[in-house]
Amino acid sequence: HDAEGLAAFEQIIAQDSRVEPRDWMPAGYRKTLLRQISQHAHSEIIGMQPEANWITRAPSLKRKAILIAKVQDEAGHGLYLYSAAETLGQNRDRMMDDLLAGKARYSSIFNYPARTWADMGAIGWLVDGAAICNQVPLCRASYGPYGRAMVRICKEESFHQRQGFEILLELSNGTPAQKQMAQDAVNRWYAPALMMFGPPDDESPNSKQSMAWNIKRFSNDELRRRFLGMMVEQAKVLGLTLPDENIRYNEAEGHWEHGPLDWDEFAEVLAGRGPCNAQRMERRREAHENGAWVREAAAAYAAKRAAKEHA
Ligand code: FAQ
Repeated sequence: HDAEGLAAFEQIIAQDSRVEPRDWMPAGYRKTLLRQISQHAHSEIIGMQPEANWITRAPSLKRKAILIAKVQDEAGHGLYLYSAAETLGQNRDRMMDDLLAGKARYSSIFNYPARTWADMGAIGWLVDGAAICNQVPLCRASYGPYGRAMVRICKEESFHQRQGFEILLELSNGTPAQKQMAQDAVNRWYAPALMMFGPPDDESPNSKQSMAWNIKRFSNDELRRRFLGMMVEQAKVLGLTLPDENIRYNEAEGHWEHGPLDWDEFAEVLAGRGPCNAQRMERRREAHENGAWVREAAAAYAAKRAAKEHA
């Protein structure tokens, strides 16, 4: 029945409609979705760490409540995404084992340190800003469970970006030292945020097929340029500068351009040798071990309830 399945699948893609878990799909489509969705889930979970690190040091009760809510949202995003990946036939424990064994990727951005309170602003503004730019088009991804998870996630990411912007705005309008702290954080997060979009188009092996399958809607460089244009305008409102003398609007092409990015650094981070890779993985393993009793208790409770239902 593969020929029939393939024809139906191709029709869904041609009509820009949705593939659902029980539909036939090519093995490569399933594999690339599992790859992207599980990496995305891992990014949300590892991505909790740079900010969780600042919860106890937030400068006020209000700031602390907001930051806790944001970090909890990230845990929730990870859970929706693991659920979406499970609909493709992958077991959640396997995905977690791959992450803990260092076999799975997660976003490069979370391997950079959050040094000051202003980093909470820069992460929200730049990292969540990049995440939104990349993820809004994914709401239209051809795989139903992924696209639907993205809709909820993007709504929450918008709040995350606003809270980061607001932290920077307040620091920028504060004392000279506060303004300097905000500028320093933006200087450190700018280039890593641009690299979140992935390698340049001519070095992106997955883009072409993912675009043909309506998973990705825009190329890595195209999204990176859109993001840059948004940040240029918002930086003016913040009264901060983006640390790149080469930013310019290319009239002929109709898009924004940035200066050269350090792709060797990106490769090092992906190879596990970024500033915080080892620390992030160590914390995740620790958290997993410390949570063993919760998993055991939940499993025992579920077994007890199932036994009662059968009785
Ligand atoms: N980091 O051929 P392509 C967040 C890998 S936002 C690490 O272009 P593709 C929210 C790529 O996997 C962050 N690896 O790949 C938040 C591939 O390797 P593979 C997460 C990267 O898939 C905010 C290889 O390079 N967002 O968590 C990166 O077509 C604040 C070749 O690349 C998503 O995951 C990178 N930056 O395009 C949470 C969005 N870039 O798998 C907490 C969904 C590329 O062949 C706090 N994902 N690689 O071994 C996507 O849109 C895509 O997967 C891309 C990469 C655009 C990331």
